[in-house]
Amino acid sequence: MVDDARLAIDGARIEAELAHLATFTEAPPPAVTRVLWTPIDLAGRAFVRSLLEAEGLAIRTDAIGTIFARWEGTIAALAPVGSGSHVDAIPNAGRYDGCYGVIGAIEAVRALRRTGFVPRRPIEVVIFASEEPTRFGVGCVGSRLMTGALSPDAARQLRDADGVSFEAARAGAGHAGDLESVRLAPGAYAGFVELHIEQGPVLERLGIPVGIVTAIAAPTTLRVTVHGEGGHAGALLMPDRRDALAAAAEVVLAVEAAARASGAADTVATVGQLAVFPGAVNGVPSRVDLSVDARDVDGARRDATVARIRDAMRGVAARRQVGIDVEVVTDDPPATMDPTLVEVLAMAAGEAGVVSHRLPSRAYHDSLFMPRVCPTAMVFVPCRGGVSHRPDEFASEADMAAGVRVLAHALARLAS
Ligand code: HGY
Ligand code: MN
Ligand code: MN
Repeated sequence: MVDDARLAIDGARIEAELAHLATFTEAPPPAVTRVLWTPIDLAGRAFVRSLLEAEGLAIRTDAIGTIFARWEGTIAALAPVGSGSHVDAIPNAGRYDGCYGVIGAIEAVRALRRTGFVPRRPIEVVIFASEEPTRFGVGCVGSRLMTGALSPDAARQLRDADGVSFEAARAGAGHAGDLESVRLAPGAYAGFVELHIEQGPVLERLGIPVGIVTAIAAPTTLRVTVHGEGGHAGALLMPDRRDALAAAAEVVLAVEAAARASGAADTVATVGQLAVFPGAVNGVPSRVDLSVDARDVDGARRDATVARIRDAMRGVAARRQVGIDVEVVTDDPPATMDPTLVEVLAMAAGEAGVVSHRLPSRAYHDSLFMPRVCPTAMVFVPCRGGVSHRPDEFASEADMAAGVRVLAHALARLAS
C-alpha cells in the first residue's frame, strides 16, 4: 500500500500526453482515426513507447505489436500484475477511448515510483494491438491471440477491405515472429486492471468520478450479404424487382426491433456498415453487404436477440425473393470481473478518498478476454454526455486523475 498524501497524480500531464497522442490521426482534429498498423498507428505507438522508455521500464513487443513495459519487482519470479489498454481508434473517434487507459497506467506507475514504492511483484503496462475491429472486422485481435480466444490460423485468414491479408499487413508493420508466440503462458499475469472511460452516461448522471466494472458485454458480430437482382432503374418495373437495398432496409429495421423487443436496457444491436452494389444512381441494387453488432451483458438474452434477427431475415428473404447469407464473425460470451479484484478496487477507491460506483461495461475491451488467463477488473471514469466513438468524446482532468489515483492504489496493493 502507499500513502495517498504522497501520491502525486499529474492530471495536466495526462491531458497533455493525450492531446499529443491525438495528433497522430488520419482525420482532421478534433477527430482521431488511428487504424491498426497504418503509419499513423505506428507513430502513435512509438510516442507512447517513448514515454515508457523515459520511465526506464523494460520493454518488449510481441509478434503483432502489443507492447509490454515491465517495472521489475523485488521478487522477479512472481507473475506481474498488468494494466493497460489500446491506442488504435475507429474512424472519426475521440482521443480518450483506450488511450486514457494507456496514458493513465503510465501515470500510475510514474506516481508510484515517485513515492519510493517498491513492488514485490513486477508491474507491467500493456498496450494491446488491434482492440478495434476497424481493419480486420474482429475486435481485440491482440488479446484474443494472447488468451486463445482466436487461433493463429483463424487470424491468418483475416483480410482487410482492400484484400490485404493479416500476415502481409503485420509484416508491413515490421512485426516478425510467428503468431503462435503471442499466446500467453498460463499464469503469465497475477491479475489485470484496465482503466477506461465509461463510454456511457451512468457515472456522469450519478455525479460519481470512478466506476468499478462488474461485467463486460460481448458482441455477436455478423457479416450479412443480401443478394437481389440488379437492373435498369427506369426499365425494370416494380413488380419485377428484387431490390437488394430495399430488402436490406427491412433488415436494418429488424435489427433495431429485435434489440428493443428484449425489453432490457442492456440489449443493443447496430448496423454500422452498409455497402450497396453497384451503387449507381440509375441502377437497382443487386447486392448489399452489411454488419450486425448485437450485444448484452447477459449471454442468453443476446443470443435470443440474434435468433430474432435471423428469423426476421428469413422472413425478408421469403417475402422479397432475395438471398440473405449470414456469416458469424465473432460470438463471444460476456465476461464477469473477478470479485476479489473488484473488492481490491473498492478498497483502492477508499484509500484514494474517491467515491465509486459498480456498473457493467456495455462496450467491450481487451478485458473481455483477459479473464481467460488471469483475474481481471476495470476502472471507469465518466465521459461527458456518455459520448464516445465521436470527436467530442471528453473526460475531465479531475476525473482522469481520480481514476489514475485509484488504479495506482490498486496496483500497489496487488504488487505488494
Ligand atoms: O466496440 C467496442 O465496444 C470497443 O470500443 N471496441
Ligand atoms: Mn472503442
Ligand atoms: Mn476502448
